[in-house]
Amino acid sequence: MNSQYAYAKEKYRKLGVDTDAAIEKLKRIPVSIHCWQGDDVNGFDSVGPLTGGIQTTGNYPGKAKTPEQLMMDMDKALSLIPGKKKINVHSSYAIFEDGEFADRDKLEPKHFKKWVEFAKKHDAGLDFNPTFFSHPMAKGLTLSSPNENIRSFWVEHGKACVRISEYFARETGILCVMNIWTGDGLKDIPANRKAPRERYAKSIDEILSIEYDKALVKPCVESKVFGIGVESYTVGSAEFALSYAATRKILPLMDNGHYHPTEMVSDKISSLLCFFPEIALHVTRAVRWDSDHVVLFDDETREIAKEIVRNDALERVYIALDYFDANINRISAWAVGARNMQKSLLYALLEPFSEMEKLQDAENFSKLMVMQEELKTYPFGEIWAEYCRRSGVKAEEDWYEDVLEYEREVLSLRKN
Ligand code: RNT
Ligand code: ZN
Repeated sequence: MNSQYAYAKEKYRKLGVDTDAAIEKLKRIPVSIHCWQGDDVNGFDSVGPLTGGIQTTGNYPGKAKTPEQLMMDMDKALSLIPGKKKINVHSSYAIFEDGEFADRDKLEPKHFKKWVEFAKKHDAGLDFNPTFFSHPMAKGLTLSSPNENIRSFWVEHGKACVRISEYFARETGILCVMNIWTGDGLKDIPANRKAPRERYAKSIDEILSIEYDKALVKPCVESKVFGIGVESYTVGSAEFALSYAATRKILPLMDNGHYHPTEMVSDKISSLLCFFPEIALHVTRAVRWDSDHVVLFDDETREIAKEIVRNDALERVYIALDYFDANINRISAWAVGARNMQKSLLYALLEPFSEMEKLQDAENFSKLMVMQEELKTYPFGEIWAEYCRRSGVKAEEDWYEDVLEYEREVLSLRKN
């Protein structure tokens, strides 16, 4: 055994923590890796700008422009990330062959065959997202639109996506989380806040009215506080999403970039777990008004991981990443964020939770604080290094050499 790992293992053992068991457990926790980090959320079905209240900034060279490039880049990123993965695909990443094209309302499983092949190659499941943005029919409201043509177009899109999600699950043998998010909202003060919300609820009801296997497809609805250009009103607010999910028995999805700066998703998880059998997360990093910075090994990411682990909810919480940074090497961004999610889960698995829980119940808050603080300088890095070794990926910053080599040999040759 590596001597540094042996030393660290012993330190944790004295706290009653089994590091080998933590490593084994971590290997089985799926984290869904979003395809949209690789091309700034462009997708393959349109050439227009990104809309829907989300934006990417930066123009780092080498962005993927074709399915082949995106998958190749994702291959590279996945090789740098330890642990079990799922691949998270947006419907705008449909792959059309031989000059064929299908609009969003007409998408079929065959347009995602290559993603199934990609997922199988990585021995991974697939998650899916209808894309209610970046489209000529998404200039204003979509599922909440008062224009029946527009609303029904998007309902048809949603239904197509349920069918594709089911196809993903059947093909991979792994259930598919299908997340509904729209950027629907208004820049300025609405006259009627209720009607769009009623239409949004009706539209999701219609989408989910088609027959699908509920064990294979897990629909979620993601809330948001506001978007760029839609600052005054968001149809799918937190209360809307929670109430919808609760009454329709689907999953609420919390994106930790979608709340007020002092609201913490880590604190919300346990509340939802009291009432929902399953929930879903988009792990991201909020910075002031922006929600999509690369995930760091920071307090909130660790706290989110702790809440999942402590509550024994690894089977009940679907973890997905959601960020997009066009300002740094995109593969590096993918790897940093996904490794940090893994690190946070490992950190959480190394917590002597039952001891700390006892301190809380005994109102021994002094010792609880001492424990919480002393744990922060335990030799966590050695356990992480061992986990990476056992997973066949580089533990320390030298993985970045691989990214640089790929940048030299592949990305820098792409024309922007
Ligand atoms: C946007 C939402 C949404 C998107 C992705 C691309 O604010 O977080 O999840 O980021 O669907
Ligand atoms: Zn999100």
